[in-house]
Amino acid sequence: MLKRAMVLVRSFSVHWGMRSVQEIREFALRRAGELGFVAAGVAPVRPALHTEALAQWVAQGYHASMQFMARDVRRRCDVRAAWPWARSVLCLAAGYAGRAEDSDVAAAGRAEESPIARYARGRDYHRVLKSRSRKLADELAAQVDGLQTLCCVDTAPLLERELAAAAGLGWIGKNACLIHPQCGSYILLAEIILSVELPADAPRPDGCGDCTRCLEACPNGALVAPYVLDARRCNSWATIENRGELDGERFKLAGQVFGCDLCQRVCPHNQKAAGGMEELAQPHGQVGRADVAMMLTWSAQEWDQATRGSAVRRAGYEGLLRNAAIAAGQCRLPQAAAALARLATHEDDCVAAAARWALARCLRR
Ligand code: B12
Ligand code: SF4
Ligand code: SF4
Repeated sequence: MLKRAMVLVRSFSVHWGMRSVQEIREFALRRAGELGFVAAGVAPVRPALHTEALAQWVAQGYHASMQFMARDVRRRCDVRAAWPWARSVLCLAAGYAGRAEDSDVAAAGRAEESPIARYARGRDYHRVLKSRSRKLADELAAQVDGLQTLCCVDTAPLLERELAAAAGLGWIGKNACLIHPQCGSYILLAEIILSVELPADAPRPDGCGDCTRCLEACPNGALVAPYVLDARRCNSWATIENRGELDGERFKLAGQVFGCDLCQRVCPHNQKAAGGMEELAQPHGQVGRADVAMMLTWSAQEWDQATRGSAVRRAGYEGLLRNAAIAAGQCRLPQAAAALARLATHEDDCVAAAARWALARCLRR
């Protein structure tokens, strides 16, 4: 009798509705590829390996102004703390590298490279990845009786890189980014939390070896140790999340006005990266094609029009003007002088201060 009961329990735990967990897994991975994700894998639900690293990161103040990172640290490190029904996580990665020739332009640091970080040149990835992962979650729910799912992109309290590494999508590089062995780190992450325990993937081995190029390439020393980023020194934080003044002496933007790709550009695993999900890899709207001098001339309405459907909106109108002014000053762009002179009396103090600083540099011989 006991033996029979055990057999029943075992077969219940591997079959959901009419499908075995192996079949569900295969279906999910196949459909993820068909929906345009470059990599997919399953992570087990367990407390994070880097819980202590995150607690230390917050204790050091490395989260800068991002209070959401300091809140509920333990919860962020345990999927089940937030979603007790979770049994496994389907991790997804979408490429965004863009045209192959862009890599060469970036490597040479030429001025025609867009000043927007690559991940934000296409359509807003939150929307693109959410809609594709929802489609996949709906298809799974239609196949599996009683399945609960939750789609997450960026904003949920999860350690997305650690989950992706646990799901075998790649390894965490010394620049803190998740690196796929073929696609490099120009990939964005999404997850579908599942109430079914699917067989998990094996993690991949480290691919950094004794390379330290990213640590040396950061112009502000924000990578304070391998795998550890101090956001207070990072251009990405300064141009996207920072709502105060932007100090042009402290943050070396290298011509970028939204986000920063410097520690990824130098990575040997990104040198051949190209293509990706169409909507992410193609420039979206005017902001994906504009240069610094043009951005400085935008009115609030023009900014609104140029950034519709783009992740660049996160910086806000004044934030983008402030960043563009600092970038123009650091690059000493003579063609930006007239716009900077107008912005020097802008009603927003941060924009005005940035424009005055930049104008002085542009006019200095
Ligand atoms: C806060 C945040 C930021 C902050 C802080 C970045 C940071 N490194 O923490 C700022 C604004 C600076 C930022 C910048 C960028 N971000 Co961001 N960001 C996030 C967010 C919301 C949370 C990250 C986090 O948990 N940070 C806390 C630190 C402690 O964790 P971590 O960086 O993941 O580091 C892990 C490892 O370093 C590991 N670790 C610690 N010690 C050790 C030791 C060893 C040996 C190993 C192996 C690992 C290890 O522990 C940590 C936790 O697992 C995630 C989305 C999410 N919910 O996860 C996106 C996310 C990480 N960002 C993303 C992107 C694209 C970027 C930028 C590339 C954008 C840009 N071009 O400007 C840069 C990259 C900067 C960089 N080199 O990390 C992607 C990364 C994709 C990828 N391939 O890795 C994510 C996953 C968003 C997404 N859904 O795709 N980001
Ligand atoms: S994103 Fe830029 S500023 Fe931030 S760590 Fe990388 S190179 Fe440094
Ligand atoms: S530049 Fe080198 S050390 Fe840094 S992430 Fe790439 S391979 Fe790793």
